[in-house]
Amino acid sequence: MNELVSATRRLKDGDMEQHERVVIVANRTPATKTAGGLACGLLDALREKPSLWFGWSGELREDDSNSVQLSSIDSLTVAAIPLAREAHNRYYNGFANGVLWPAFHHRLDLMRFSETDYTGYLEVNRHMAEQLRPLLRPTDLLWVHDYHLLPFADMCRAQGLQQRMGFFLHIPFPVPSVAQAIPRIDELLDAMCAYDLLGFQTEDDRSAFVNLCRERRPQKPVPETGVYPIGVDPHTLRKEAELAPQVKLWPNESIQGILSVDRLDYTKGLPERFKAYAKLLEDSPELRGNVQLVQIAPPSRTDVPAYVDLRHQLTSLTGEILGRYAMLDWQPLIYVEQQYDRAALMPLYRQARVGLVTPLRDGMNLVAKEYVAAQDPADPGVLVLSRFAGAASQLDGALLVNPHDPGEVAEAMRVALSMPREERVARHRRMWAVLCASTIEGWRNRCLEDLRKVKQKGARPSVPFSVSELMRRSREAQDAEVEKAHS
Ligand code: ADQ
Repeated sequence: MNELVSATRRLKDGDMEQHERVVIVANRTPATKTAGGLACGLLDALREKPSLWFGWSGELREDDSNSVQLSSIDSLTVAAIPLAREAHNRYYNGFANGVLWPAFHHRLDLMRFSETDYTGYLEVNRHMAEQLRPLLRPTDLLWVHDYHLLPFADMCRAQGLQQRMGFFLHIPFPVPSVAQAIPRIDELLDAMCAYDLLGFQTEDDRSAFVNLCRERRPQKPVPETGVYPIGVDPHTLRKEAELAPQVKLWPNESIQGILSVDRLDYTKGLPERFKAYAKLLEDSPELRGNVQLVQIAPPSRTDVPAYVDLRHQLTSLTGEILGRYAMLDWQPLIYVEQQYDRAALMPLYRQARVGLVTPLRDGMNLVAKEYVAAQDPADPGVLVLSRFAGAASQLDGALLVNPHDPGEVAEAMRVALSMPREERVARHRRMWAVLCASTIEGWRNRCLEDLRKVKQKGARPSVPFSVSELMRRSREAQDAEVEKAHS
């Protein structure tokens, strides 16, 4: 008996068959070790209830046959599949992170489209749907995550799967004028509409999607949508933050600490942030020797050229700031590429007088919420937050800034560094209340409750576009290119 069949039997055993089970589908399974909001956020929400999490194991093979590996984390069963190297490269680096990620963050200048990557993206979605199918029960509730899997429900429907399927987009949705520049957006939009419910982080994202549907497919119904800002578990985070730190970041009490924590990504606004910090030091000489920025930013997606360029840009800016302002007994900036787990980060957040979170565009930004949760309510730090992070629509006690304006960000840092305790406490109290009213548990419950309520679409007899046809077209295009090169 092969591994897949026995795995399926085990999953179907016992009276669990009768009960609804939540099935998470995401690009990564939680065992994959990378800094990322999706894995961290969902794992917290799911480990306590029987659920299945299906996704890529992180393993690349020469082919993708014979594959599901099962493991468990508390009550969560993890079903992980390897992917073929070539297909993964097209799907992940090529279309998901070479087209959708930049375009959804309004960086059309960084978008690199190729027909082969698009076909690879569809093919991996189809393959994942095929691998998941034997693991499913009829009463399962599928909850699919993020831009890697826009056509996943459509691929499932094409295989006859009838379960309820909800989707949550962790990143922003582009405004229609930008979205229309994405090649094949109409096909993708049609495919997204195979979900029973589509969830977004903010009302801006939801209405951008609905407006695009109305513009591009005026004759067809707009699917059910909802706004579900992702949250954190503030009480657990606060407890983690109260533990003794691994490192005392600013042992010299005369130095006020500013902390930034990000995945190294061009959407996070790191070069702009470093320039704003340099402006602060330039315009406020009295702060030199008394302030220090610590930036923690482990590199991610290192196969994508834009990320390599970003890293070079940052190391160069770091060198400039150190060269210009450092003194023998004071470093203005510490830049760390090392990755830390969340429990280690929390006591670090608590030490910082300022949490500096200035993405150029961000779905939510959990670092902003973690920073607030970590603070000592009697003597909290101040959050300086980009108004283009989804979190800005909730955290009204932050100093909101335009991350593109170094003067404005520098001024907010100055205000934060000298803010009286009374005002810091009042601002923090408002944001703590928001965190408690919008937890990760509440987020999961609201998403799933709404999914249970929506009218189900069920299986469709045919797919709106044919993957095999697209693959044939792509092979023809490649052959033509080879022929041209040889002629
Ligand atoms: P990300 O772009 O990965 O997530 P973010 O929301 O900031 O960004 O989530 C990061 C998570 O990873 C946090 O829990 C944080 O602690 C951790 N993390 C970030 N940088 C880290 C570092 N340097 N070292 C260790 N851990 C780090 C995507 C979207 C976001 C959205 C989330 C969740 O881009 O907009 O908020 O999903 O929906």
